[in-house]
Amino acid sequence: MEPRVLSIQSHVVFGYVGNKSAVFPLQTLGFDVDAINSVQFSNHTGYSNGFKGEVVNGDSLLNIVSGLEANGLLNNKHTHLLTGYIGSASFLSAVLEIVNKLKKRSPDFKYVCDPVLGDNGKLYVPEELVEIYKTSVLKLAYMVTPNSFECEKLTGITITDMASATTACEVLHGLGPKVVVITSMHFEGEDGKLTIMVSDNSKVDTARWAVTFDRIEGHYTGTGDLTAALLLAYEHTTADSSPQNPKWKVVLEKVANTMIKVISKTFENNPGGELRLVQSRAEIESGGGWQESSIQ
Ligand code: PLP
Ligand code: PXL
Repeated sequence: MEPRVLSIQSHVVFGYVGNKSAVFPLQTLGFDVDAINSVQFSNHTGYSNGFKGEVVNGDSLLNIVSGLEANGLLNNKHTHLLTGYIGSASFLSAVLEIVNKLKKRSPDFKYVCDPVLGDNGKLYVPEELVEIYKTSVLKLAYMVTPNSFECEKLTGITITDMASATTACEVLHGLGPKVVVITSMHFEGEDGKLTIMVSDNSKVDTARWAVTFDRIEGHYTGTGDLTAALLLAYEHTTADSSPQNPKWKVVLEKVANTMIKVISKTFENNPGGELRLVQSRAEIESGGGWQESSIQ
């Protein structure tokens, strides 16, 4: 079956967050993407002079979906649903309805949930969403991709090292998802490094893998959205292969290599600015120039 993603995320006119950060890479990697915009803003919310635009509410989302349904376009052709930043409980409830519909239509369908709650100790969605993710949303997700802060919010576990990260993954598995990926963890005593780890309990033995790499200076917006899109893509296209080269090692290395390439290109041209996504097309297509054991 050809991969086809329904992606419900933000649209910004200028810059690369939400769907603007996810759609191009997914298409570049051969995925058809049906994008629903959850907001339309002039730019991301971090700009010093604010932003303008509209937020789509839950009813408007269900209205769009009813148009797809009326024409038979929300069917068993969708292999994945990808969601990112969701700003309200009403929108999140509408997303839940859509996940349930898609799950009924095709049993192999996978919901990839990036539970965007905040970063660096700061929540940027209403607090009530934390509980809805914990009790209702994660139950339906195949893969969940929190950053450290989101993971701590969802599990109550403070992440300081691999042991606490592994415990947090177990707690998250208990809430539903077979695959947990904690992105951009910073461990004590590892200054300037970031670790991404995966825990997959879809088989009898839980598969765990982690990759650590040098952090590139600066703060870049949209990196989490890009990471989730790449994880969705490489989870789907990477075969379970040899013992020396297991699936999740390949997936994490391709994701990390691509992120490093995109962020380096951004750092060189436009430090702290919008991701140089289009300029990184070749790097995205090649998995960041991935070769076996390209990161130790
Ligand atoms: N990947 C690399 C290589 C980085 O240097 C960074 C830092 O900007 C990130 C990912 C994103 O990290 P975060 O999601 O914590 O902003
Ligand atoms: O990258 C997450 C994100 C999504 N959507 C909008 C944003 C941001 C981050 O700033 O502003 C509109």
